[in-house]
Amino acid sequence: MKNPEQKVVEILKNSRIDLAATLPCDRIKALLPLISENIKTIPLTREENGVGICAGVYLGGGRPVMVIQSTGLGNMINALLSLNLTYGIPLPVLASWRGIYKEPIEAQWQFGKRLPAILGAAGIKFTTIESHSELDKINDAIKDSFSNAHPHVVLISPSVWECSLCEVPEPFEIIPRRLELKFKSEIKKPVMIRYDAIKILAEIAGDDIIIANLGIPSKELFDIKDRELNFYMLGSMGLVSSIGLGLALIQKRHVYVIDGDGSLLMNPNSLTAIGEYNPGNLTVIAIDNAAYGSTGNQKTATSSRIDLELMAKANGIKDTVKVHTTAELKGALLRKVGFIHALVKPINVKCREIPLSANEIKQRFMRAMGMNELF
Ligand SMILES: Cc1ncc(C[n+]2csc(CCOP(=O)(O)OP(=O)(O)O)c2C)c(N)n1
Repeated sequence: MKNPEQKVVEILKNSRIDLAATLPCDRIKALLPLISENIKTIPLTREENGVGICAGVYLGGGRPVMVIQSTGLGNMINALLSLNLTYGIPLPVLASWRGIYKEPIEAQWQFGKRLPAILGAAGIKFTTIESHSELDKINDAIKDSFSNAHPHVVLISPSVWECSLCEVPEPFEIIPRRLELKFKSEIKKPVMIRYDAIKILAEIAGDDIIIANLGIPSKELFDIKDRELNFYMLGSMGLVSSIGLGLALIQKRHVYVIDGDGSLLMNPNSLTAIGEYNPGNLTVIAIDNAAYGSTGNQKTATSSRIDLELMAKANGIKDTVKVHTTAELKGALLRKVGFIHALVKPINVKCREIPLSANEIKQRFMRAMGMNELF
């Protein structure tokens, strides 16, 4: 009999999964190294961020999976509904189901026992696996997810791994390192508005991809220049750069992301993930109006203290710049700098609603990328 971990990896490979986004659980500590030996793996720092990365991977032609602890589903619900269910984006999720079987940690009980009801109420498809002999259900769940373009969660009981003889890897050695950061920045009184900055981007984007943040940035981009290679975010605040990262990792076109200060502060994990890879075909334009512009210009922390460029550097993003004028922005975009901190005034241009459904935005984007959606 095969170890259950080997069986799972075999199923993932036979299902042509080409990327796994993972965050550990003690019960799958023998599975995770086996996955990363066999499938390109992105280690996550928060599960919600994985939803964005995997959406980008799918939009770019890949077949992602997430492998996590079931508690992580609590961090993913908004994204699964406002991104995957809204646009019709597949995502198989293998979740180590805690709180229901020989569970010693009390903090796991409440969420674990209610999880099927929570997923059911949220309209998220799920399958439960209680024993080794049911592992083939993973196959069906992956098929269902990709052929019906929705997330499908597989809750795997810890009882499944009890027969395993898989070895857990030895602890690794810490690599000694030093950090010397020389950073001087000056945030001047802004002279541009967000609309000016997006206009410059639209002028130079050519055949490249633009992913625009939810709310007014998407509407402004639509107003300036609608094109099939624009992906307009309608929800899942904080995930725009994560989607951009997923796209940059799976395909060759350059990806420009229009992010915002409020959104980056909601999900700084996106910078952590970008800093891990520094893909040369990704430019994040952090449009910093020091406000939640789309909800009425309430101040964010960048209005008085946080420097987004320093945050990007602190996360390991190598190529960063700060720009205050459209000429500086144009120069940085043409150089395809990895992270552009663009200082703008908190002023919105009044634009109409985008007259496209989420599904239309996705379908035409994928067509323009030269893909049939269902593969
Ligand atoms: C989880 C969540 N919380 C709050 C909101 C409401 N919301 C939508 S857009 C937005 C502001 C985004 O601010 P920022 O990223 O700075 O971009 P800006 O609108 O200023 O361009 C907020 C708070 C939301 N959509 N989702």
